[in-house]
Amino acid sequence: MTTKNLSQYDISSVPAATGMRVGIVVSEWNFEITSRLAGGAVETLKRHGATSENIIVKYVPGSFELPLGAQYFAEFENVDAVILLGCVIKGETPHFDYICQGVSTGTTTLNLKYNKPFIFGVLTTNNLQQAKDRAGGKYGNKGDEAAIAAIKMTHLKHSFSK
Ligand code: DLZ
Repeated sequence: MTTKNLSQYDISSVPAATGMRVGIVVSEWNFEITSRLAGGAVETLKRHGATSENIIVKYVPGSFELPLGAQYFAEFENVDAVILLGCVIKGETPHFDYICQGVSTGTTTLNLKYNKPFIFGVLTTNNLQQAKDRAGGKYGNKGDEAAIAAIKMTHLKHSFSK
């Protein structure tokens, strides 16, 4: 089975992010990884035309807090999309499952509650190496992928509201 490179995409299929305002919530847990995801997301948004002033980055303690951090963006900031970035690494207890369940269900709920893209940029890996491989390593950067999803979903929404 081949593993997708998260940073490879058809550039011609990505609309411009000019004028787009994006919130990024970053988990401080496994910050060595999540800071790289954030770097990838910011760079990708800028590459497609978003400005620094329109990219707002905030931090939460762990991935479990990502949905609430993202909800604050929806409530208190005028953003087109919110990107949730985290890294949950499997340990010896079922904690991993509870965190993953919480953040994934929370993100789905936000999408539907606010009718706005909330992008799931959370790595869920068996070990640190798998996370490094997907945070600017041999399989690219999930932050890049999350930024592209945010741009595409914002464009899709605007295609209906024009
Ligand atoms: C407690 C915890 C554990 C064990 N592992 C992770 C992890 O791998 N990745 C992550 O983002 N957060 C972890 N956390 C912290 C929880 O997400 C959360 O911050 C705390 O349980 C407090 O609600």
